[in-house]
Amino acid sequence: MKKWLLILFVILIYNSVSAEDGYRLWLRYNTIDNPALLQQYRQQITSINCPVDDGKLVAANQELQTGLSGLLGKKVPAQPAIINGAVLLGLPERSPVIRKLVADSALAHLGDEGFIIRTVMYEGKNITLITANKEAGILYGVFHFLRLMQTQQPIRQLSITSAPKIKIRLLNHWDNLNRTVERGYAGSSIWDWQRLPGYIDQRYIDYARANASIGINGTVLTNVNANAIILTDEWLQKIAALANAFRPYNIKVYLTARFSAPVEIGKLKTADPLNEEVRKWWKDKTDEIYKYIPDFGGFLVKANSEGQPGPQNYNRTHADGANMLADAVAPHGGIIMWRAFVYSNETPEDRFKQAYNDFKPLDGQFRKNVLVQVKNGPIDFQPREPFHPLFGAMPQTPLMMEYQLTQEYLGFATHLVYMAPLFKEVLDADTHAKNNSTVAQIVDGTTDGHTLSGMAGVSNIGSDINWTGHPFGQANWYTLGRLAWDNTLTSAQIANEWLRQTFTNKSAFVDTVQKLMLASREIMVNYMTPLGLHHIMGYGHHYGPAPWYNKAPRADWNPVYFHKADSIGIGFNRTATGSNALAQYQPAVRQQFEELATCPEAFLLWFHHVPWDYKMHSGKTLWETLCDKYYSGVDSVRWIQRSWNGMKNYIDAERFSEVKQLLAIQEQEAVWWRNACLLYFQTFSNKPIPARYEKPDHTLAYYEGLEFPYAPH
Ligand code: BDP
Repeated sequence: MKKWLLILFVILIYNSVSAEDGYRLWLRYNTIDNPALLQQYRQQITSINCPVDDGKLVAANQELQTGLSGLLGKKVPAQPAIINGAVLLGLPERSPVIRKLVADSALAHLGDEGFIIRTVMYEGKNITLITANKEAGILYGVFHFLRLMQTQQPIRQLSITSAPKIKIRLLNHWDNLNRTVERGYAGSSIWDWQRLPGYIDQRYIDYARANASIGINGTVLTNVNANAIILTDEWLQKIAALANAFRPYNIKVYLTARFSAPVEIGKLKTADPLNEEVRKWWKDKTDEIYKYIPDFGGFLVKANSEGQPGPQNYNRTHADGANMLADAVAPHGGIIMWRAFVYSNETPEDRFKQAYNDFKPLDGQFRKNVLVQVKNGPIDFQPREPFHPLFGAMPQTPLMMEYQLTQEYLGFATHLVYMAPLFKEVLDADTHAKNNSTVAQIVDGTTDGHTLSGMAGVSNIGSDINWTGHPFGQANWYTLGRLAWDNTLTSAQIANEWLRQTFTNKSAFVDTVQKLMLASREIMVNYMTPLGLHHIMGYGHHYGPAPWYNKAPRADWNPVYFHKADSIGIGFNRTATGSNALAQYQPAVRQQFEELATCPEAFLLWFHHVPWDYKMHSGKTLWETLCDKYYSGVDSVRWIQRSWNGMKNYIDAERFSEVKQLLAIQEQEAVWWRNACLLYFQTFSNKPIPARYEKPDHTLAYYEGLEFPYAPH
């Protein structure tokens, strides 16, 4: 009995050291709060054995020490000899012991980043072996092992083999050189450019640890709306310092390349990608970058989109532009990620169709080291979009998935929305290309046999103490990494393991909060953009609803362009009688969306202009259904609030209160969305909001009059 009390005491002391400000993310390593399990773990693990420590395994070794000491509530010593309970880390090629313990066939499928974790007997000693073909794999194996313990899984008889499904697993920072972050809601940029390269903030190391723990292996440091200055000597030194800090964690750095850089900083007269001088400029520039950063990853490029310069300025194609850069980085093993998020100022074509129109004809023209990076949907990171029609349409080109973690259109860092269901909905979508390939299979390269594959998330990270502003924003960062590693994980699995590590393993908490996380995205769709509405937010800053807005300098920045409400109905006709965007999908997808009867309600107004009186599957009219959705969205936010209020005793007061306050704002903003949208659409439908519902407490004129000149952009 006394021993148990002592253990409890140790747990209390150990765990009370750090404030729960969210800084530690999912790597808290608090001492296991289940005394029986703690004892089991302590028996199972007595020491760390890392036979050849030639520097490259330092990060893995250190993390294991920190993690185990925290979880077990006592220091776990490094031991030169293999004793009972050792955790043995190492590469077979450098350790005869490990060589003996694993067969070549087991290592064959691991690639450079996969790992094996196995419980084995060695000379009568029970040990846990973590091994891989390369050091990176060991790092990922260590984090996996720590995750098992943090989520309180059995570790007595492990036999795990894991390798990433996707090769390039990235964060895209939209960070500017003055430390503002485009669409950033979590403070300023974490890159303290002013004090780099001399000062390496501990935050960079913790950032790298967090990324490595979920398998992210690269980071694009700068905004896609790029600044050429980043490519100058002074700045490359800063980039090199960051690259050095990240390297032990298997994280490569990438930069965004401004297409007009040869003119802006190179003093050339042109940036024409077929001009020899321009090509040489990029080659020399790239060689210079690799002198600073020998393992530089490559460039991400936004060209000829929203005012950014690009090859089309010189009547060249996206392939011409991408290939020029690809040739420059190829000798160094670099890659180019060329974005498909393009739509032109001049083209009156439905914005939905423009990326496909530009890129589909270029399939087969890109160099081997180019990925075309495609947003998950055809417009722009809305709460719900159909999958982008380019997926499945460019078999000869590796298409990289771009998700947005920062919540530009999903309530900034104020609303609780767990995005795994959004990401999975797209990954699981059947493109009907090649034997019914899902988007996941296109992206991970299995459909078309690409070895190069990628997934990126536009970062939601900033200088806020908890990194992401909203404590639950961390879950979206976490999800990106986990899904890029293994796209078969379910939203529930990811939520479950994130909650256990980030908050507590107590099942009353995990069960309740997992449920509300899983529901949160659909709830947001309901109070913001139900039934396939999209892009009806405030102009410029994108804060709050503004379906009435029609003063933007270009038509396809206006909400009215997207919802097309009139006295007859609402929605964008993208069938053959409308913009015919549906023709960009495979016939089976097109057919399903084209028929009103088979088009899923969730996508209805994406593809159809539907009369207000149209009878939905439920028998109710479209107008009534729209009202139901908006009202149920708000009701569900209140359900989330109530559920959260019941969690008070399970977690720390700090984060409990933060989330509670944010939920209160979310509720107010959900009401704002509901009222503003329904009052506005009502001016077209001329139908009442059903009497059973609470009345909007303001007039439409009031909502239309709201202005937010200081909302973050
Ligand atoms: C939109 C953002 C804009 C970005 C653009 C992009 O509003 O700030 O520059 O996407 O992805 O979502 O390039």
